[in-house]
Amino acid sequence: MMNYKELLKEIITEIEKANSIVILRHRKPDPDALGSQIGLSKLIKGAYPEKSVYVIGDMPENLKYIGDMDEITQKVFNKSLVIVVDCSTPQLINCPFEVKVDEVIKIDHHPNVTPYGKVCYVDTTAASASEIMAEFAFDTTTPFQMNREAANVIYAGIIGDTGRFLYPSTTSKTFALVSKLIQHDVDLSGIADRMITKPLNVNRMTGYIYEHLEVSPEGMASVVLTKEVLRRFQSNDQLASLVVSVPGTVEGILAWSLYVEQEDATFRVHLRSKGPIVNHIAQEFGGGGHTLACGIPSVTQAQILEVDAKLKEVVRNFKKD
Ligand SMILES: [Mn+2]
Repeated sequence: MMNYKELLKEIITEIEKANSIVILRHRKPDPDALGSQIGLSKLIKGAYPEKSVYVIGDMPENLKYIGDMDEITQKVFNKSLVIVVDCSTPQLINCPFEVKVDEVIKIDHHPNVTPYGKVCYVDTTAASASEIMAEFAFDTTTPFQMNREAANVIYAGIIGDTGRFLYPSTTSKTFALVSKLIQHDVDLSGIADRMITKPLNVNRMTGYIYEHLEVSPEGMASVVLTKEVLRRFQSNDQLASLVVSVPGTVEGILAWSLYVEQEDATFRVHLRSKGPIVNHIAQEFGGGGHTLACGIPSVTQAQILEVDAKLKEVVRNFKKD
């Protein structure tokens, strides 16, 4: 059982001891990874203006509206306290330098399958890592104060990981925190618009998915985006991640898989579900993630059938209960 108050105190003690702090998150960042990373940096900056705080990692073109990344030297990295947010396992950390995982602070909301760090704060009841940052900021025992910049990026993260409050991970706590958050001049419609609108080629790829979705009688669906299809829609791995939720709008589909072919002809797998727990399937093939939203970095063409067979079985059993 985690004592969150104690862990939060430890996190603040570590931050107070450090002059320089680097905040990292997972590779292929989504709005929550960036929202929690940049949000935490703004909170620390607000409470301790004398400290140097850096955010490091790759920045996809379509998420640049959330904020900017910093560039630092190995020397600066070596003398910094490292905080890793929204990243369940050390292998996924996005950092150009070697990270000493035993010395970092982990703050996350994914299932704690791989605990790491000298402080490991994992709250799986939080709908997003950004929600945890909002909680930190509004906790009156912390030195953090919410500010406009932090509120906007944290809101973007919460919106991202809850699918605009549609996913079952959304709780009354999410809304309670958001209620306070939006008192800090959050651009609600501007952020929503950024999330809803997609480039024309991505919308055309959405059309492709609806046309080519294979749906089983029990409500399992699957679609493959080959390299050729990605080329046809001037798309790539990053843009394909924008269409993962598409099959969920089809009536009767309970769980689905999306396969995205990689340069090496293996496939990245996205698994999504509206009820049946599916992350054990991801784990079996070397992936991981949330119970209803998870993925596998790489499977072969032959393994696609195996993954889909398991997904189908899970949906069938779910319907039986
Ligand atoms: Mn997240």
